[in-house]
Amino acid sequence: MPQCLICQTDYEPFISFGKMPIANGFLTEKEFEKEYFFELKTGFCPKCKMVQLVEQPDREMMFHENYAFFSSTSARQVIHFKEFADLIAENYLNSDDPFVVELGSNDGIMLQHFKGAGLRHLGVEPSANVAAVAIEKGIATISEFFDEELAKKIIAEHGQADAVLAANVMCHIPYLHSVAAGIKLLLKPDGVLMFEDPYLGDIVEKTSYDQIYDEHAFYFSVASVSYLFEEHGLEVVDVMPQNVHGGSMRYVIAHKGAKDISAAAIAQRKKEEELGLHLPETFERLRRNIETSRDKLVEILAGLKKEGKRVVGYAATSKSTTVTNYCGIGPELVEFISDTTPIKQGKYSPGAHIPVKVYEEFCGNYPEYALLFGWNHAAEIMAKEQKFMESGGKWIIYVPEVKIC
Ligand code: DWN
Ligand code: SAH
Repeated sequence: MPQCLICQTDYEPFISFGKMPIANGFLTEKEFEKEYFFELKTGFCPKCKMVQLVEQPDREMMFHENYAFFSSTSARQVIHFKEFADLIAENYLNSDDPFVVELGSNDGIMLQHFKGAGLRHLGVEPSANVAAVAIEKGIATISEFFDEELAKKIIAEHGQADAVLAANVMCHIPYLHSVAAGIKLLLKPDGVLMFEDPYLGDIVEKTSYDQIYDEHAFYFSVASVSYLFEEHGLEVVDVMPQNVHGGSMRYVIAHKGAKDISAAAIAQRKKEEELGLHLPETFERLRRNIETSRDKLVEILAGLKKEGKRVVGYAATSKSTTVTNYCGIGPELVEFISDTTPIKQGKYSPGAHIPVKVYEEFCGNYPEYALLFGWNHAAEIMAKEQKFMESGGKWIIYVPEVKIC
């Protein structure tokens, strides 16, 4: 049996998605032969309540100088991170010459605002190509993986931080004890860590199983996050649900006893018990819901193929790698995937090998159906695709339920 990465308890995986490639491993035809696969399996730890991957590929296989995800590709996310930065600047940077550190700062989508305000900042971004975009914008960035050792180096060079930020990064790091130990050292006595990640409650309620892929080692709840940080003399003092990436949770963490615990943090723990996020049967139910979702989606796509309809994928997301490989959706069902990221274009999707094409291929010759792999950006995408809908085009979505709309 696998052992929990947080509390070392043995646990049973509740689902296997079968063999999976690297979710952001877009590749050329020549590379098909040597494509890497591992078994994507997820489990729930009955002791510390952490939902986690059983096996994760080495970090260098996922985060490197050709990382395919650039944060600023979504206009909605650009606004979201401006609001996040404003919240920090207004509430948490009251010392003389404050210092902000962001983990997984990517192309500088959030730090650009601290840089713009002339505040001391540092981005930690191991994927060198996305870090280079931030550096180009004048944002102080080091291309390294954050852990306790790096925290010590940052303190030696810059001193402690008023705020440590991370969005969609903590859940990527299997060695979270080292990260938490590093944050304990890095934070000033009244400093805060604020981070957000896709929320387990939303994944369970919406059956958004495509959040499960190699990069996401953990699926957090307030209960599991609290367990982890309490082991390091830190505690969750506030939580703020976020309407991004299909439902995320922002956690505010401080040194134990340094700040009052908010009513929202207490209420969310209670809500999690009502949702059953502490019970193994919840994840058995999730597995059944995932299987039903897969079967319905495959049935729709097979039916449309029979009718000779054109179906194109919209947005070659990391999440789509789980959907296409788990459901067995290849180029015979989805003609191509339209995506705005140059590094993905002209390549094939991982495992399923669906061609990824420039956006112009989509809007130059609308298909009858678009399979919305970027469902988490549905509001943004649908608002700009009025013409597709006016042409009679329909969306196929699968979160929170499988339907054509
Ligand atoms: O956690 C993670 C999140 C923050 O970002 C990472 N592990 C990787 C990544 O996940 P993702 O790839 O599922 O992210 P998105 O934001 O759901 O999808 C981004 C992709 O969608 C990009 O390739 C660009 C594409 N896209 C598009 O083609 N047209 C996105 C939008 C909004 C569009 O209009
Ligand atoms: N914060 C951005 C990017 C999220 S993608 C956003 O929300 O859009 C996840 C990022 O985490 C990648 O850019 C990856 O390179 C980075 N990452 C992975 N492991 C890390 C680690 N140990 N320390 C810091 N960043 C890490």
